[in-house]
Amino acid sequence: MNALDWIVVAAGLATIVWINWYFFLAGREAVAAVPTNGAQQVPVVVQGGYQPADIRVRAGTPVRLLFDRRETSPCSEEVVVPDFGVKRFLAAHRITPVEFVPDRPGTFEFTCGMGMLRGRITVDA
Ligand SMILES: [Cu+2]
Repeated sequence: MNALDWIVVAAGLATIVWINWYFFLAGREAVAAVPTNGAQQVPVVVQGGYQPADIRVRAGTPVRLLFDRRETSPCSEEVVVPDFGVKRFLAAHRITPVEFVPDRPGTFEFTCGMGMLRGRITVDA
């Protein structure tokens, strides 16, 4: 291989590393719920994904996720939290509160109806 080949390979590897970092690591800091009106509240923007996608709450008190769906893509029209029996329709360009009580500690997923968009709720004891 000549020098140009090596540069192309290096650029390709750098791109792969960057893509993985961007999609899997960046912005993955867990967001803690804020107590509001008797529930642990977290606003979640729904737009090609969930932001934040990593949420931290405490077990035993109600959680209120305020899903702010800023798109009409059919992908995100439903949100499910299977472990807590949640399955809700999210109207486009509306904020839909979704409440449930995390009765046990652990890490639980929330996804769109197809399981394509994903988020994570960490429930502390
Ligand atoms: Cu989907």
